[in-house]
Amino acid sequence: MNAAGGLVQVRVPDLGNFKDVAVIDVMVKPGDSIAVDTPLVTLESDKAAMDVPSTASGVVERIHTTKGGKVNTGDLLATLKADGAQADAAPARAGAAPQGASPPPAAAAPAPSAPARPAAPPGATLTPRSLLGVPTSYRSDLAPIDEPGFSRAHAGPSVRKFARELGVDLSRVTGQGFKGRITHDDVKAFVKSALAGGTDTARPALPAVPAVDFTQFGPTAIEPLSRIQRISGPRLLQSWVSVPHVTQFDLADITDLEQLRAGLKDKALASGVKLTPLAFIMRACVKALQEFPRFNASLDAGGANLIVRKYLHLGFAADTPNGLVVPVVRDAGRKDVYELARQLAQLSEKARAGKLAPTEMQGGCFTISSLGGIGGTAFTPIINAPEVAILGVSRASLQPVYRGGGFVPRLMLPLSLSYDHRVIDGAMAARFTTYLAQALAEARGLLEAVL
Ligand code: CAO
Repeated sequence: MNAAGGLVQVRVPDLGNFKDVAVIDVMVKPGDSIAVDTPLVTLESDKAAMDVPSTASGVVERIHTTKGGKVNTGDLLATLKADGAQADAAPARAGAAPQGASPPPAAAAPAPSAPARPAAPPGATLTPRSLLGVPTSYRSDLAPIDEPGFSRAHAGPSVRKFARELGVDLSRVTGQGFKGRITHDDVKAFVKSALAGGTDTARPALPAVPAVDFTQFGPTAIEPLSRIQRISGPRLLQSWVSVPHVTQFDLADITDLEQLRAGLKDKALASGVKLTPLAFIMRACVKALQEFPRFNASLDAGGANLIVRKYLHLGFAADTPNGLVVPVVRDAGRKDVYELARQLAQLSEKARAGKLAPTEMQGGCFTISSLGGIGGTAFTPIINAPEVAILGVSRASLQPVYRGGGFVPRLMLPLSLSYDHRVIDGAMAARFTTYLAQALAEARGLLEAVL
């Protein structure tokens, strides 16, 4: 029992077998007046997320955890300056202990009088089973939940709970909310699509990779994925499993291009433009996309029609300290090589500083992923669906090329074009890369003014 104005400690309720559970959100701060059941923090294990509500009302004196921290059963979460009556209204709720009292035992059960909260009642044990076994009439039509993918999905606790109730695997839901966050409406749309026999949900379930306790083999450390990785991971998986990828490889002779660029780059730099090979590759891609408009298309939702775009925005993968992002150069078809280089530098800089606006990463038609500045000879890029193709670029190297009866050293640029085989056939892909290689070989054509 707590006297009005006394201090009350609110502790982490019984988390069952879960240890070191991540605090993914802290919803209150010192000075806030809160009521019984006001959510204090959101916890997320690899199986579920839950809000931890306050077990007393009053003014928050201190928060004893931080976003990104880890907690265990009985850990101190908050100290409140109780306002008598309401604090007294929930004296026996698990998780609350008067100041100086020892933490509640791990097996503490909720008081019978405590009303059960739909998300996770204070004191209720958070077990995987309590959140998993929710049968619904159509659940058997949905693929089993990919647990690691589900836990990585960018969604709040109530959306997670909603998805669990409906048997929806969040790793397969595309979030339309702010920064790709999955909303209730996204889950509903997914279920509607499943009920309508939508192709995405009707495909057979994939066997999940078994969970392994690595500590049995040696010491380990847990490193959370970055926010960008948590958002992009499910999208990459979605593209990888739902788009039939084929990768076409080719080599472009960029000996002349590099000579040309060497002669231009100092002058360009003096006017503030860093003329890298990627700007020329972008210009060559624009020409190839104009020649082969099918590469600038997407399948419609039913998969029976192609939506061919009449605009051309080019995405490029940028490696940043927080992970991979894809800024988009708008109207790339109307920009010459210098303007493309300028945009490339500006967007890369913003990407690395984490300052890209959401609109600067939207609307891409085709993506280029250049690892040329790093190394490698070839790779198989994953299509940035719903786009239908992506160009991977590796490091150019001097190679002996047989010409006019002898070997000559030529600078060869490896190209790796992954394409959606439902939309593009192999012959067209080979024509595309041949055209691209030719455009890069005839570098002067890439310098022409764009009207
Ligand atoms: N072959 C040889 N050298 C190359 C090259 C290539 N294909 N491409 C670039 N280079 C050189 C450049 O000329 C530059 O050298 P100088 O400074 O001497 O001129 C150097 O490599 C570095 O170039 P850069 O990386 O700064 O510039 P860029 O325009 O080529 O690329 C960007 C910009 C944002 C694409 C790049 O920095 C980047 O982030 N790349 C990684 C993309 C990625 O992670 N893709 C994988 C996605 S899937 O996980």
